[in-house]
Amino acid sequence: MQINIDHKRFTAIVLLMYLLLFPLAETKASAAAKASPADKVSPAFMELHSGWRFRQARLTNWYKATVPGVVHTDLMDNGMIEDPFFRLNERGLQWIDKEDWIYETVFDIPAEIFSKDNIFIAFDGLDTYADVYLNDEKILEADNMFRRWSVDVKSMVREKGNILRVYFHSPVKIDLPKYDSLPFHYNADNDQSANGGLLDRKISIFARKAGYHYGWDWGPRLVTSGIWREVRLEGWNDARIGNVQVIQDNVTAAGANIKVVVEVTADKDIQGAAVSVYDEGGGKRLGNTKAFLKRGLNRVEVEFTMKDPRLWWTNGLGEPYLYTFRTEVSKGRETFDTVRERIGIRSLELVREDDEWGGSFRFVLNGVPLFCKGANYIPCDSFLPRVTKETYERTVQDAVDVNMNMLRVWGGGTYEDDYFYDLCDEKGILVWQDFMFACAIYPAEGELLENIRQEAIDNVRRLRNHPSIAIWCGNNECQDAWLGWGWKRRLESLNPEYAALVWKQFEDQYFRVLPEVVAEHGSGIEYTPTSPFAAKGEKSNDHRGDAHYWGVWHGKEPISRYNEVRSRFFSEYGFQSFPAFETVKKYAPREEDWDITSEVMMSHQRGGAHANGLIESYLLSEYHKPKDFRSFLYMGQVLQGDAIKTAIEAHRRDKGYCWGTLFWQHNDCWPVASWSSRDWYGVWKAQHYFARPAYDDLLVSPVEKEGVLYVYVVSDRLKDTRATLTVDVLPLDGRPGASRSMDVTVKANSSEALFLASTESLLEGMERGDVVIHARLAAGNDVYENNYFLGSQKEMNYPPVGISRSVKPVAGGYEVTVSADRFARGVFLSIEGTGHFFGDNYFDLLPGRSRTVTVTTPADEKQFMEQLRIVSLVDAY
Ligand code: BMA
Repeated sequence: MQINIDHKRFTAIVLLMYLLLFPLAETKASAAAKASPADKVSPAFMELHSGWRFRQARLTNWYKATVPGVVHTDLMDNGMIEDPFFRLNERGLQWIDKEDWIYETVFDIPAEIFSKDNIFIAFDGLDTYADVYLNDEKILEADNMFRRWSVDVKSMVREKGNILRVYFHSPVKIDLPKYDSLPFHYNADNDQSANGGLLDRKISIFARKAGYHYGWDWGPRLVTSGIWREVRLEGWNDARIGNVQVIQDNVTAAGANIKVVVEVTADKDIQGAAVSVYDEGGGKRLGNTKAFLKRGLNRVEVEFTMKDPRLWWTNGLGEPYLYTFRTEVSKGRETFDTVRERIGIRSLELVREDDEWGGSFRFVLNGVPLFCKGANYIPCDSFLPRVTKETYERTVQDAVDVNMNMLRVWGGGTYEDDYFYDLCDEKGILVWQDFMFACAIYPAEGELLENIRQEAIDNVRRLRNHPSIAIWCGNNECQDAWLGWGWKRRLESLNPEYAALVWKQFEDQYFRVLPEVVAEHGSGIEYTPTSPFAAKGEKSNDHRGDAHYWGVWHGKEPISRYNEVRSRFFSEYGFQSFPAFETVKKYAPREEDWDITSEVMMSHQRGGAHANGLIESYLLSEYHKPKDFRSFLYMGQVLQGDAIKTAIEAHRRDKGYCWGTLFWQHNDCWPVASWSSRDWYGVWKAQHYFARPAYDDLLVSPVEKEGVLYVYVVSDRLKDTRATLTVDVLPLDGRPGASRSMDVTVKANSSEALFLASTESLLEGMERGDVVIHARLAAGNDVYENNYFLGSQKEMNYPPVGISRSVKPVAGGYEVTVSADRFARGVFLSIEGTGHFFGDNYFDLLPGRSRTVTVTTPADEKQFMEQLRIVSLVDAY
């Protein structure tokens, strides 16, 4: 009794102090879904995002916090730390992950929710080791940032002044003892433990937390804690829909068999209920099942056939049509719950069959073999909760705008926000979804393995209705790493039993638990154990399954090797560059920083001196020595763009053998030198501009092999195309060249050399270094062009060239028209800052031809004219 009174009094004092410091949490309640006015909709939600404060657990001062958020951004917002992305600031922030943090809010519950028979608190994401207390009672111990948690709190809540507190344990403090207790250590090559003051103790493998938080070869080490996704109060009566699963079968243009499995939780037995599914756009009921709901969890199936469904297609092939399915649980005129989901009707198959070459890896969409074109995707920020909708929109749109149809959500990041998949659904981008394991081996047994199973179930169930989800993949590179990077050998030599144990854990994780989850919950989505993968216990190869080709770049092979190396599906390959000078100036603003070996530039180059050395040596052997820092950045981008263009074209020319190409990587999580195509500010690098024609639905692609010039035409169109193919040999100095034209029929979904001639006959005595091969395919109003060089860039005799310009103001910016009387390679337009978009850039300008570039920018005309800088490759050395 005594204790109780004290406790109450204490709580009252805390509350009073709290209210003085922080305003009461806003009560933002909403009905679950809008139904017709006659309906009584039971569930009501309230976001618990207001009134939060936080403190370092061993100190006493409280500060204002943002939820969803993480501790680093809260410290920043309170002016307690500097921007971690600026210069060397990251180094001084390594203490943060060694501390425990407490987050707390106080909230009232509106009558609408308080009156419900069932009240839950739901956390969509807690990063990572978090003890949750409600009104001083522990309600949850969370240990996986990728899982969702829901706790019944009906008996604990009061109408006013509930205190919700989350205690985040330092992931370092939790996981170091695990490391220290093991007789051997697991590999996790990218974990920058030494930067974090942990010497070589790589502990990231113990935490179910985004791998890249611990550093990567393109990312800083910023190990976050926080309530990183939505937290809600949910109240309901009678019955509630927990999940809707839409399973499609026999999908063709003529019809589709649909089974909707609805999970309904009831708090009592309910006779005479009905579960109905409506096509909201078409305004009709698709199916309906009468059900007797028992108290507890019920699974109700609603089956129906859709006649002549509008199919979902990928970007480039057709409309990614989405239906809105509304699922309702009701009894008579009373609706207990309603859920809306957008559904794409499509069949997607992954054909992995033995063939004359080995084993295929080919997606077939709605009966059509699909050549996958895209990139690997990493998280958009080191601090996930601050990724805005706008950033997601731009990131996915930038894939669409360069004709991609697939992104691979890579395993060292996170299962993305729902909004990301919504956008991919809308825009026809397929998602190759890794489970969150990358370049490491995990102690997957006991509690951790069970934790992994639950994480997989949560995410497979969350994402399975998205038409964009194409495949679940066990991990990134873990099997190749185990077999080929010396990891297995190292453990075997230490003690063969350790190696056997690790392989057992590996098998349990990727060959038993994860495929079981996908088979049980995945609605028929394919699973592959790892990427790259040919067979269990074997290294990946070029004739079966998918491959990661890093011979160019990590293996230092010449860029031309891209033309020779084959794979059934390239799920990775890449080439580094620095961001453009205007981006570099944001994180390295001082002149002393402007050297690729400066302390600041090295800190924003996580491939280290090795990566810088690679860029330098490729430039020296295939390009030129750039004359200064700024030219180095620019020339390095042209180099990267050329390399990836070469690879994409080679992979597409090999269509039939190869059925996919995903370069590494689409984006950055901070400003850095990396393999990315677009920098952290969303500025397109040369590579992204080069990817646009290389990924177009028709590709005209010249290539020389043994003295013969072939011009391939690759088509992703589903119908034959009649076109005119022109092959010009143009002298760089602007003199007229020779031109050959022919009418061609480009076969649907094919790759074929439609022109060939000996290079000598085409040159007619001219030097290789003096000409450019310009190929052009005109198909109706669509024109596809490409330039090809008969030597390395170093061997090309680019003449000095003056580029003339005219600028016209247009809505949102300017149109810049450029022209030259000689050939200009890689014409690069820039103005100061990063908030602009150049519709085209780094392009080749043919003699006597002009090009108009639309620039979207807030710059006024005077600024624009003063700042506009136009260079081409010949200016850089
Ligand atoms: C690939 C990826 C990443 C890495 C990249 C560049 O293999 O899977 O782990 O960042 O290479 O080295």
